Amino acid sequence: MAQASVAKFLLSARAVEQFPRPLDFEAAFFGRSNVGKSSLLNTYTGVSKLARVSGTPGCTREINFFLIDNKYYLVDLPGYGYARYSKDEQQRWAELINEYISLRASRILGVVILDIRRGLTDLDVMLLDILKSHDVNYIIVATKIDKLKTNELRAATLLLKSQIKSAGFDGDIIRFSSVTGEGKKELYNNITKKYQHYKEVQKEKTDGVFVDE
Ligand SMILES: Nc1nc2c(ncn2[C@@H]2O[C@H](COP(=O)(O)OP(=O)(O)OP(=O)(O)O)[C@@H](O)[C@H]2O)c(=O)[nH]1
Ligand SMILES: [Mg+2]
Repeated sequence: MAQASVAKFLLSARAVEQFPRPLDFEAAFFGRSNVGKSSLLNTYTGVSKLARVSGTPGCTREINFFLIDNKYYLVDLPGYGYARYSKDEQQRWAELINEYISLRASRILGVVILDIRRGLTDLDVMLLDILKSHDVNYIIVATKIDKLKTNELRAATLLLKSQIKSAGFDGDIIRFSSVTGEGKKELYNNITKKYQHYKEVQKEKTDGVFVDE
């Protein structure tokens, strides 16, 4: 089975106080505005209208938490870099996203989503730097691959991998399309494996506390 069996929307948060209680693991979808974060969440869960999708950038305007199989969260974040929002608004979101990362770093897997056609941008590098500075593990997903022909896709993949490596990050990428579902199984397996791992790490931490006491 390559998708979550029960996915439900939990809440939308515009402030730290509104975040749900932390679980052992949450996969958080980061990326530029309009890159396809919410679409990816819908494809991943197999529930087509779970997260709101729009052709207009800036669609997701708060941090949305989804509970998957009663085990972990998927977190849909506002996109960064949408110029038509005021500087104040962009600043507020950047602060909220930063707070989110620093508060829950040990539980987050960053799913950094890029548009295969646009490559790695400065804003993506900024985000990867923030994740790295908080020791947050991440995977990189290149989406909208259905928009390229086979030979274009091959070239774009090579270019993206080399851009990521030259910027000092891990060049592995998962190629994905919300239209064809390609990459969904690989992403699902990857996230599920990470969930198991984080669960064990959290358990060891808790057990450790009891042993020490
Ligand atoms: N062809 C194609 N279109 C996609 C894919 N993923 C998303 N889109 C389209 O891209 C647009 C933006 O998708 P969203 O999922 O809303 O993007 P987002 O990153 O959540 O955007 P914000 O919430 O504004 O940050 C929509 O028109 C989607 O239908 C994909 O894999 N292939
Ligand atoms: Mg969105």
